[in-house]
Amino acid sequence: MSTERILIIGSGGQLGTELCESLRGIYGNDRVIATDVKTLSGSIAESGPCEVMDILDKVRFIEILDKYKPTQIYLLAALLSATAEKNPKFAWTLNMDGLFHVLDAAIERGIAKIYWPSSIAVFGPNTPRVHTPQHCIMDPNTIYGITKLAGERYCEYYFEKHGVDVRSIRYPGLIGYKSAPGGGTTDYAVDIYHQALTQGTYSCFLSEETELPMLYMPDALRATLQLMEAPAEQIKIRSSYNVAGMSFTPDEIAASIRKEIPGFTISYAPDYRQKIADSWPKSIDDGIARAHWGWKPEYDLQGMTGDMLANLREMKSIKS
Ligand code: AKB
Repeated sequence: MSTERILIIGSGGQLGTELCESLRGIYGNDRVIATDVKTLSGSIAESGPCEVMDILDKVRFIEILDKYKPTQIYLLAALLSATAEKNPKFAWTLNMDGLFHVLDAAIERGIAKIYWPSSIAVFGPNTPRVHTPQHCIMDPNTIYGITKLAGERYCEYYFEKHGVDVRSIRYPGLIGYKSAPGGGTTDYAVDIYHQALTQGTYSCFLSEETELPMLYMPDALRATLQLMEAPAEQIKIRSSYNVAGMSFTPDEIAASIRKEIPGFTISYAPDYRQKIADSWPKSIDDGIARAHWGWKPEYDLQGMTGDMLANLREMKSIKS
């Protein structure tokens, strides 16, 4: 029986919802404590311990640490790219102070493992955009990317100076049917499936040729758990690992939907998020993650589209 106690900070978000379910499946419901700044509801609240906690409130954070004595923390609370551009000062505070609170707690309390997500947003307009390597010019020009790059540097520093076992992935856009994304530039690739099923048409906030790296949620969960379960000596990068699944444009995802829903149409109305997308890589070289801890994606675009639509149809009780 597992002796791990896992604290998830930001369990109500797109990744937090699904990671909580997976971790409870592996470690047991009572061993995974879901926390969020908002009261959690639904299956996450019914299946195991839940607490309301703002990671910026250090007193409350210490209270939760004293109560549950976690051996691992997943810190998922953050403002994503589009929301962060609208509220840059708060984005810096939440994304950085939240991380400091967790890294400091790891030292003070000897917490065995920390997971902190980074993003392809750490790259910028001077980065090579095709098969972006693990190590290259970064120069992010969004506030979200700046916080993620600063966070990566801090993670590596805390590992080198204090021995904190912190692990991280630079997520591309994440696509899943169980939970909604919140405030990202890649969110269109989730919304498009919902709109395709309910409206048969979608107005996209990125232009048709905007190619971005993406990852289907089952692959993202597998990557995260695989990284966290790998022996510490295999984790040779303590900033964050490049991880890739697939790359596509809005035009290509629309074509993949049309294979399942022939009448589906798409139109384009690029907004402020276009500039963010244009500063990011088109595709990612994840050879180092593959070599160090055996990462390999399972889904391509058409495989994901088939699975997304089948699951959304079932959830929305729509006949094919
Ligand atoms: C966003 O679009 O902000 C996120 C990300 C790529 O980190 N999905």
